[in-house]
Amino acid sequence: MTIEILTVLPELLTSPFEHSIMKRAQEKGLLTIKLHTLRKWAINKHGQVDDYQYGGGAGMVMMCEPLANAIDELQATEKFDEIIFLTPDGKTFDQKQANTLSLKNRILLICGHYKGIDQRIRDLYVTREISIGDYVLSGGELAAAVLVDAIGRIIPGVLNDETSALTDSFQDNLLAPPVYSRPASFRDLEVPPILLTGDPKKVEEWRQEQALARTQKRRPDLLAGE
Ligand code: 6GU
Repeated sequence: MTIEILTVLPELLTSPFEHSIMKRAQEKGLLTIKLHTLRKWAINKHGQVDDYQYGGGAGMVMMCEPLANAIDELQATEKFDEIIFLTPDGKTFDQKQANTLSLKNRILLICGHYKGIDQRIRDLYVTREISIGDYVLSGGELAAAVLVDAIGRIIPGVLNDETSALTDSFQDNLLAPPVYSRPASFRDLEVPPILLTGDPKKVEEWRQEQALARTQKRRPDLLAGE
Protein backbone atom coordinates (compact mmCIF):
# COMPACT_ATOMS: atom_id res chain seq x y z
CA MET A 1 0.00 0.00 0.00
CA THR A 2 1.14 3.53 -0.78
CA ILE A 3 0.13 6.55 1.30
CA GLU A 4 1.06 9.94 -0.16
CA ILE A 5 0.82 13.17 1.80
CA LEU A 6 0.41 16.64 0.33
CA THR A 7 1.57 19.29 2.80
CA VAL A 8 3.22 22.70 3.21
CA LEU A 9 5.25 21.23 6.11
CA PRO A 10 6.81 17.92 5.01
CA GLU A 11 9.51 18.35 7.69
CA LEU A 12 6.85 17.70 10.33
CA LEU A 13 6.27 14.23 8.90
CA THR A 14 9.69 12.62 8.64
CA SER A 15 10.42 11.27 12.12
CA PRO A 16 6.98 9.77 12.91
CA PHE A 17 7.45 6.96 10.37
CA GLU A 18 11.14 6.19 10.98
CA HIS A 19 10.63 4.02 14.07
CA SER A 20 9.13 0.83 15.39
CA ILE A 21 6.23 -0.71 13.47
CA MET A 22 6.02 2.02 10.79
CA LYS A 23 9.72 1.50 10.06
CA ARG A 24 9.26 -2.29 9.81
CA ALA A 25 6.19 -1.97 7.56
CA GLN A 26 8.25 0.07 5.09
CA GLU A 27 11.29 -2.22 5.31
CA LYS A 28 9.05 -5.21 4.58
CA GLY A 29 7.78 -3.40 1.47
CA LEU A 30 4.18 -3.46 2.74
CA LEU A 31 3.89 0.32 3.18
CA THR A 32 5.33 3.14 1.09
CA ILE A 33 5.03 6.73 2.32
CA LYS A 34 5.63 9.61 -0.08
CA LEU A 35 5.73 13.22 1.09
CA HIS A 36 4.90 15.95 -1.43
CA THR A 37 5.53 19.61 -0.71
CA LEU A 38 2.65 21.75 -1.98
CA ARG A 39 5.11 24.61 -2.64
CA LYS A 40 6.22 22.71 -5.73
CA TRP A 41 2.87 23.73 -7.24
CA ALA A 42 2.89 27.33 -5.93
CA ILE A 43 1.32 29.99 -8.18
CA ASN A 44 4.39 32.27 -8.21
CA LYS A 45 8.10 32.43 -7.40
CA HIS A 46 7.30 33.50 -3.83
CA GLY A 47 5.92 30.03 -3.16
CA GLN A 48 2.38 31.30 -2.68
CA VAL A 49 -0.26 28.60 -2.08
CA ASP A 50 -2.82 30.55 -0.03
CA ASP A 51 -4.84 33.76 -0.37
CA TYR A 52 -7.44 35.91 1.38
CA GLN A 53 -10.97 34.55 1.53
CA TYR A 54 -13.81 36.00 -0.51
CA GLY A 55 -16.34 37.73 1.69
CA GLY A 56 -13.69 38.88 4.12
CA GLY A 57 -12.70 37.53 7.50
CA ALA A 58 -9.49 36.59 9.23
CA GLY A 59 -7.32 33.74 7.99
CA MET A 60 -5.99 32.58 4.65
CA VAL A 61 -7.40 29.84 2.45
CA MET A 62 -5.36 27.29 0.50
CA MET A 63 -5.97 28.08 -3.18
CA CYS A 64 -7.45 25.86 -5.88
CA GLU A 65 -4.65 25.87 -8.45
CA PRO A 66 -1.74 24.52 -6.39
CA LEU A 67 -3.90 21.74 -4.95
CA ALA A 68 -5.60 20.84 -8.24
CA ASN A 69 -2.33 20.88 -10.20
CA ALA A 70 -0.62 18.76 -7.54
CA ILE A 71 -3.40 16.17 -7.46
CA ASP A 72 -3.69 16.02 -11.27
CA GLU A 73 0.04 15.49 -11.63
CA LEU A 74 0.23 12.89 -8.85
CA GLN A 75 -2.54 10.79 -10.37
CA ALA A 76 -1.72 11.36 -14.04
CA THR A 77 -0.70 7.74 -14.57
CA GLU A 78 -2.51 6.01 -11.67
CA LYS A 79 -5.60 7.20 -9.81
CA PHE A 80 -5.80 7.38 -6.02
CA ASP A 81 -8.34 5.02 -4.44
CA GLU A 82 -9.11 7.70 -1.85
CA ILE A 83 -8.31 11.40 -1.58
CA ILE A 84 -8.71 12.32 2.07
CA PHE A 85 -8.82 15.84 3.46
CA LEU A 86 -7.82 16.12 7.13
CA THR A 87 -10.09 18.67 8.76
CA PRO A 88 -11.71 19.28 12.15
CA ASP A 89 -15.13 19.37 10.42
CA GLY A 90 -14.66 15.86 8.99
CA LYS A 91 -16.04 12.54 10.26
CA THR A 92 -14.36 11.44 13.46
CA PHE A 93 -11.71 8.79 12.73
CA ASP A 94 -12.22 5.37 14.30
CA GLN A 95 -10.91 1.79 14.07
CA LYS A 96 -13.58 0.85 11.54
CA GLN A 97 -12.36 3.52 9.09
CA ALA A 98 -8.74 2.48 9.75
CA ASN A 99 -9.65 -1.12 8.88
CA THR A 100 -11.38 -0.07 5.65
CA LEU A 101 -8.54 2.20 4.56
CA SER A 102 -5.87 -0.45 5.33
CA LEU A 103 -7.25 -2.51 2.43
CA LYS A 104 -6.77 0.23 -0.19
CA ASN A 105 -3.88 0.30 -2.65
CA ARG A 106 -3.10 4.02 -2.97
CA ILE A 107 -4.30 6.91 -0.80
CA LEU A 108 -3.65 10.66 -0.83
CA LEU A 109 -3.85 12.66 2.40
CA ILE A 110 -4.24 16.43 2.08
CA CYS A 111 -3.13 18.47 5.09
CA GLY A 112 -5.02 21.72 5.55
CA HIS A 113 -3.62 24.88 7.09
CA TYR A 114 -4.88 28.34 7.97
CA LYS A 115 -8.67 28.49 7.46
CA GLY A 116 -8.69 25.36 5.32
CA ILE A 117 -8.81 24.72 1.59
CA ASP A 118 -11.02 26.20 -1.15
CA GLN A 119 -14.37 24.38 -1.06
CA ARG A 120 -14.15 23.56 -4.78
CA ILE A 121 -11.22 21.19 -4.15
CA ARG A 122 -13.39 19.37 -1.63
CA ASP A 123 -16.25 19.25 -4.16
CA LEU A 124 -14.10 18.13 -7.09
CA TYR A 125 -11.51 15.77 -5.64
CA VAL A 126 -11.96 14.77 -2.01
CA THR A 127 -13.56 11.35 -1.36
CA ARG A 128 -13.49 11.48 2.46
CA GLU A 129 -13.08 14.18 5.09
CA ILE A 130 -11.63 12.99 8.39
CA SER A 131 -11.10 14.61 11.81
CA ILE A 132 -9.14 12.91 14.59
CA GLY A 133 -11.23 14.38 17.41
CA ASP A 134 -13.11 17.37 18.76
CA TYR A 135 -10.28 19.84 19.22
CA VAL A 136 -8.40 22.09 16.82
CA LEU A 137 -4.84 21.46 15.61
CA SER A 138 -2.67 24.04 13.82
CA GLY A 139 -2.66 21.94 10.68
CA GLY A 140 -3.52 18.52 9.32
CA GLU A 141 0.02 17.08 9.56
CA LEU A 142 -0.24 15.53 13.02
CA ALA A 143 -3.64 14.13 12.09
CA ALA A 144 -2.09 12.64 8.92
CA ALA A 145 0.60 11.01 11.09
CA VAL A 146 -2.13 9.49 13.26
CA LEU A 147 -3.93 8.05 10.23
CA VAL A 148 -0.76 6.61 8.69
CA ASP A 149 0.13 4.88 11.96
CA ALA A 150 -3.37 3.53 12.61
CA ILE A 151 -3.74 2.31 9.00
CA GLY A 152 -0.13 1.14 8.50
CA ARG A 153 0.04 -1.13 11.51
CA ILE A 154 -2.99 -3.20 10.41
CA ILE A 155 -1.93 -3.74 6.80
CA PRO A 156 -1.93 -7.53 6.43
CA GLY A 157 1.56 -8.87 7.26
CA VAL A 158 2.83 -5.84 9.20
CA LEU A 159 2.19 -7.16 12.70
CA ASN A 160 3.49 -10.50 13.94
CA ASP A 161 2.06 -12.68 16.77
CA GLU A 162 3.96 -10.60 19.30
CA THR A 163 2.31 -7.35 18.23
CA SER A 164 -1.00 -8.82 17.04
CA ALA A 165 -3.82 -6.34 16.45
CA LEU A 166 -6.44 -8.90 17.49
CA THR A 167 -6.20 -7.95 21.16
CA ASP A 168 -6.09 -4.18 20.62
CA SER A 169 -8.61 -1.91 22.23
CA PHE A 170 -11.49 -1.19 19.81
CA GLN A 171 -10.80 -4.09 17.46
CA ASP A 172 -13.89 -5.83 18.93
CA ASN A 173 -15.53 -2.69 20.37
CA LEU A 174 -13.95 -3.49 23.76
CA LEU A 175 -11.16 -1.70 25.59
CA ALA A 176 -8.09 -3.85 26.31
CA PRO A 177 -7.86 -5.54 29.74
CA PRO A 178 -5.12 -4.63 32.27
CA VAL A 179 -1.70 -6.24 31.72
CA TYR A 180 1.10 -7.12 34.18
CA SER A 181 4.77 -8.09 34.00
CA ARG A 182 7.43 -8.96 36.62
CA PRO A 183 7.69 -8.64 39.57
CA ALA A 184 4.61 -10.50 40.89
CA SER A 185 4.54 -8.16 43.88
CA PHE A 186 5.31 -4.42 43.63
CA ARG A 187 4.78 -1.94 46.51
CA ASP A 188 2.21 -4.25 48.07
CA LEU A 189 0.29 -4.54 44.82
CA GLU A 190 -0.04 -8.16 43.63
CA VAL A 191 -0.54 -9.45 40.09
CA PRO A 192 -4.05 -11.02 39.95
CA PRO A 193 -3.41 -14.66 41.01
CA ILE A 194 -5.36 -16.09 38.04
CA LEU A 195 -2.63 -14.82 35.69
CA LEU A 196 -0.07 -16.97 37.57
CA THR A 197 -2.09 -20.22 37.33
CA GLY A 198 -0.86 -21.09 33.83
CA ASP A 199 -4.45 -22.03 32.87
CA PRO A 200 -4.97 -20.39 29.44
CA LYS A 201 -8.76 -20.89 29.49
CA LYS A 202 -9.16 -19.25 32.91
CA VAL A 203 -6.81 -16.43 31.89
CA GLU A 204 -8.80 -15.76 28.71
CA GLU A 205 -12.09 -15.71 30.66
CA TRP A 206 -10.62 -13.25 33.15
CA ARG A 207 -9.35 -10.99 30.35
CA GLN A 208 -12.77 -10.96 28.67
CA GLU A 209 -14.44 -10.07 32.00
CA GLN A 210 -11.95 -7.30 32.67
CA ALA A 211 -12.27 -5.89 29.14
CA LEU A 212 -16.05 -5.82 29.47
CA ALA A 213 -15.99 -4.24 32.96
CA ARG A 214 -13.53 -1.58 31.84
CA THR A 215 -15.60 -0.77 28.75
CA GLN A 216 -18.84 -0.55 30.79
CA LYS A 217 -17.19 1.83 33.23
CA ARG A 218 -15.22 4.04 30.82
CA ARG A 219 -16.86 3.80 27.40
CA PRO A 220 -20.45 2.53 27.68
CA ASP A 221 -21.06 4.16 24.27
CA LEU A 222 -18.95 1.42 22.64
CA LEU A 223 -21.23 -1.31 24.02
CA ALA A 224 -24.39 0.54 22.98
CA GLY A 225 -23.00 0.41 19.44
CA GLU A 226 -23.00 4.22 19.12
CL1 6GU B 1 -7.73 16.45 10.78
N1 6GU B 1 -7.04 18.92 11.38
C1 6GU B 1 -6.96 19.98 12.21
N2 6GU B 1 -6.39 21.10 11.79
N3 6GU B 1 -7.43 19.96 13.45
C2 6GU B 1 -8.00 18.82 13.85
C3 6GU B 1 -8.11 17.69 13.04
C4 6GU B 1 -7.62 17.77 11.78
N4 6GU B 1 -8.74 16.72 13.73
C5 6GU B 1 -8.99 17.24 14.92
N5 6GU B 1 -8.55 18.50 15.01
